[in-house]
Amino acid sequence: MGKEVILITGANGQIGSVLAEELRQIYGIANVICSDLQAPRQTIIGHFEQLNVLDAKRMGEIVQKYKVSQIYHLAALLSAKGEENPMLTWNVNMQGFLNVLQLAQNTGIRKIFHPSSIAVFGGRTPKQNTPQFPPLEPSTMYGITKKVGEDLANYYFDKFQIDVRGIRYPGLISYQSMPGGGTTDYAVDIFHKAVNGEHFDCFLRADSKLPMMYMPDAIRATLELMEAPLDQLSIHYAYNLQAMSFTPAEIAAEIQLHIPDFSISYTPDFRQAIADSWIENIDDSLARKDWGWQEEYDLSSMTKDMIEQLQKRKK
Ligand code: NAD
Ligand code: AKB
Repeated sequence: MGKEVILITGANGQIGSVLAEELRQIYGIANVICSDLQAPRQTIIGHFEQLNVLDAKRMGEIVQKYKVSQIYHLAALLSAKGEENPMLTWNVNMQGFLNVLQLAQNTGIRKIFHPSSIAVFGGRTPKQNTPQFPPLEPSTMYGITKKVGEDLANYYFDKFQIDVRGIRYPGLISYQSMPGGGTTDYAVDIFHKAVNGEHFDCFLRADSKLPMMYMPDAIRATLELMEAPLDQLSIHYAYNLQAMSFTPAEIAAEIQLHIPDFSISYTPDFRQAIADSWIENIDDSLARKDWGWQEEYDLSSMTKDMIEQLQKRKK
């Protein structure tokens, strides 16, 4: 492997804060450049640059300064926050990604990671065992930007040979940082409430089933996809991935096996309609065949680890 220098946009977020650590292990601290709109709250190891992804000029200066060869483009507004400001969501998610793609076309950037989401599904998408290429009729501005993002990734790949890779992540669950405004955030919040001995009022119905994944699996999948030989990838830009699917009632019952006093109530809000438009589980056979994707965590092992990790952090 030649020398790689990685730029992460949106690095302070739920994924970036974990991914940066993994990338530093692989490429070395000096070769991972974290960036975000705001300075990080905690001191981080290594380089950090304040960067609004809408500022193409500054993005170009950072790429030049560090001789960046790969970008993990994570800066985005997610589904729930996105519905509060759809125009800003369109701008940040679309123009931000276009700025990355244009920069790649004009510089030595060799590879880009751009996550998609289960938010691309909706309307006539089948909700069970959702195929890789179903009708995509997203119900949110966030989902629309992810769907167009997939098309842009494919276009730049075909037209300009830019190696853009992506995964349709399900809802991600992690203990390192709080999620940033999605519909699946309840599945992280619930653990914090349970471990702190508090009651949890869920913003989704008890029976609202969604696909989810534990962060270690999501990070491993991301790195495995980025490292896979290009000629093995049949789609590269938007792989379906499945790990586990559960409802709020099912995760609450699993938590109660460890914390019997934990209590939950349900007060669905506007996020219920978003969840209702999404799917329940996904056919990810292409990822399994192309690059050997295999999840390690299910609901039971993820719940056990989340509780242990959060309890450790409380001490
Ligand atoms: P997050 O909301 O936790 O983090 C996003 C980061 O982007 C934040 O730190 C925010 O400050 C930054 N940001 C926002 N606007 C910016 C701008 N204009 N310029 C620079 N930075 C800006 O999100 P995340 O969960 O870490 O998600 C990262 C990516 O993964 C997103 O593209 C998201 O759509 C995708 N994804 C996440 C999930 C999930 O469950 N976490 C699921 C599917 C897809
Ligand atoms: C959200 O809920 O918006 C995200 C996602 C599934 O893309 N977690």
